[in-house]
Amino acid sequence: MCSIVIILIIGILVSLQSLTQAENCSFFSEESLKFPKDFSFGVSTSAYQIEGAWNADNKGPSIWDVFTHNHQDKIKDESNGDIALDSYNNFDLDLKALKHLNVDFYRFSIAWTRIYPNGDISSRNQKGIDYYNNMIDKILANGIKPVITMYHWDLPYEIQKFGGFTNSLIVEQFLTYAEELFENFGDRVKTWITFNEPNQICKLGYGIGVFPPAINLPGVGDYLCYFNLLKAHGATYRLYQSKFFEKQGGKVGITLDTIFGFSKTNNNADVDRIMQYSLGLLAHPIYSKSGGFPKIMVEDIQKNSLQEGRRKSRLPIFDEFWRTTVQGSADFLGLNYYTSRFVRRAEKPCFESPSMDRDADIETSVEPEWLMGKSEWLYSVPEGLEGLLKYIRDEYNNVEVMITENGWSDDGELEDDNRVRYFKNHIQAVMNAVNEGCNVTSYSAWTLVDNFEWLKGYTEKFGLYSVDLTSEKKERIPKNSALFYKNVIETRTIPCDS
Ligand code: PNW
Repeated sequence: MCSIVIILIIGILVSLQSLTQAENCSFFSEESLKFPKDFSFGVSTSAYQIEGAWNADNKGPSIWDVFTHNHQDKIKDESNGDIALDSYNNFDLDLKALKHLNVDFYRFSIAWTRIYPNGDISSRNQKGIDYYNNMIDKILANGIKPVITMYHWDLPYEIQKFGGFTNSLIVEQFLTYAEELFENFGDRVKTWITFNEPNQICKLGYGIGVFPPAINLPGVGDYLCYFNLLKAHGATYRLYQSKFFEKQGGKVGITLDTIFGFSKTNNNADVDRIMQYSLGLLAHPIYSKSGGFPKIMVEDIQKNSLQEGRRKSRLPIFDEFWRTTVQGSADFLGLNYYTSRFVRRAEKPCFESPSMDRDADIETSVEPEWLMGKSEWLYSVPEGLEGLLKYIRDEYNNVEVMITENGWSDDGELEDDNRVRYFKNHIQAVMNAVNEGCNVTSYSAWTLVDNFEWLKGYTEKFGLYSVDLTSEKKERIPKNSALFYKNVIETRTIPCDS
């Protein structure tokens, strides 16, 4: 009798415990806890951050090669991407990590200066083409789909001599380069991203000028860059449609990065303002029904420009040809999401004039309880990702969204519990959004292996795998987050107890 009671009590205790463990999960139906069958998971990198071999096999210099060589002092640890992870010579190490993770796809970028060392077709380099051909074949042979970013910040230095993205010549030059990629790789590559993060390219490169080509023309150079970049993107999409789609049947899109804005006072106008200046200036020309830059920006910048004594707006206006070429020029929206901010309209103008920040006129703040990564701009705000996905669903006709980057920085420890938590919460936010009808079809983690983090050199680590750059073998070692992500990929669910 007594032992039956004890067994009963133990039984009750055990089931109570499993109830608490499964607390998060038990509330939902099984369906809503699993990602849809065709949802895919991947991991992302970029050429300059991992390849090294900066001048091997005829590769020409990019603006990042020249900048890191000439301005060592601008990189936190005075490093550069000359050797980086040496992925160019050691792709098999990356491939091993990709296979271990069991990803559905690998998003990587092509170095323009390997294909055209001086940016122009006259310098066409078969060795560069062979390198990526071989890489694509190896990825596919291992059951992994290649997703290619055509431009991840490493502009051929020779093109910068013409003014880079501030010269409309970039449209023709990018188009020629893109055609080369479609011709050589399009039989096997079915997902193309023209540009990675125009916000960082234009604002940091040609506005504030902290990234190469380090042009400091706030409120002028950045807008010219956005304008020409959008035209290059639109023209590339049209080229693919007219010349390649029928045979190759792939998709072409662009990757945009944005924060999501929250308002403490539920002021929708403030939220909309920041979203237009951060996402809309690229998304509206491409994904809205009407095309062109967002109305609010056209009006603000026209008004400010006239006040500054100019004859016309600093923001270029698309003519009919370019408005319609760019409008509708994407099969999906690639989204890089890292963090969010609280926003409110500035009480008095607090940014230099002219500048994009002055035009936007928004102050941002963070919450004390948001966990900060190693990067000073990076706070973990998973609810921002869910909010953003719903915003895109409602604002851009539920366009297909591929999350092309999401990630967390630290000092590089293998027991990276904060990264595990970051991924867990953000992947959960994606699942919530999918269950709320958002058309999100894939998620990609940034990044495969700790790598060259731009101005921060090798001091901020975003990798799922660690590497000792001084070791001979340069083996990629899985962190806890790699094991966590592998589990998500293999089960298509988010574990309840980690
Ligand atoms: C991305 N933000 O840039 C880039 O695509 C990667 O190359 C880079 O390594 C990674 O993020 C980490 O920095 C971003 O302020 C930089 O929200 C800043 C932001 C977003 C993306």
